[in-house]
Amino acid sequence: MTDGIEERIKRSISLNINDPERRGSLVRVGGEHGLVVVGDLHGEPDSLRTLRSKITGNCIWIFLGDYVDRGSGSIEILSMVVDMQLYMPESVILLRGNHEDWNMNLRYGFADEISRKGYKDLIPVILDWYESLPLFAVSEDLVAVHGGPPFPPVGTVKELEDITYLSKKGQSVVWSDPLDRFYQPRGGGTRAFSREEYQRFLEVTGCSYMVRGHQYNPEAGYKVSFDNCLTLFSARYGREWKRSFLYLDRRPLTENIEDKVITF
Ligand SMILES: [Mn+2]
Repeated sequence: MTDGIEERIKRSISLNINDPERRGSLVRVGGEHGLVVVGDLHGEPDSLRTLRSKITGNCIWIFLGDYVDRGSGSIEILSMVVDMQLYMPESVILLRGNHEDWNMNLRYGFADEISRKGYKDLIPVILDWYESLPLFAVSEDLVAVHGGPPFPPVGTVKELEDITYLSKKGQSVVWSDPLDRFYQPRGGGTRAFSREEYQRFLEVTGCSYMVRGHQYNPEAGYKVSFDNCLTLFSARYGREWKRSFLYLDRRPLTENIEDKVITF
């Protein structure tokens, strides 16, 4: 499963950096096929395997980041998403989450897993891979991001493209949560984004809704804030929680977004 992983991660880095539809931190992807959006996977290969078994045929895949940490199979998840990208280079977008960060890996399990499984030589290439991941994906009417809109807010797409991961704006993109009834302050660069900030971000991107991950929702497996801001979470922390992903068979979206969420 992880044979030749260093070489495969390097090929993924090259695909990430050289994507012709990429401008800085933002990548555009077509909407002509079905679209699958996958939330946080957090080192749970069984979650990705189960999810994949539910999808047949050609699709565009957008992953919202947080591949590693928490679960015990982060290397395997990394290997699986990289393989999907190498197999379908124009159809798989891998975004960066707040766990694609070595300081997080030292605290939340991936660094230990790397040592325990004998992959210490891989650390530099994994860190390069993190750096190669975009922060935003736009597909027709949909914008995808790990956490939320940048703060302070931006007024143009060019400003979005120029956002770097470690900047204040970049950290808010991977850490922020919607200001809804579930909101609780947590660490890192986390802050609440309001309905107004959400709508302003949509206007800048030219999109009509946003899909994000970053928050688990053990009751329903997903949530909808501000009418159509969808939060997905595709891992279950090893418990019996519901997991979710989004599957859009047709574009643009004309139905209620909640009707397109699949839980498993
Ligand atoms: Mn996260």
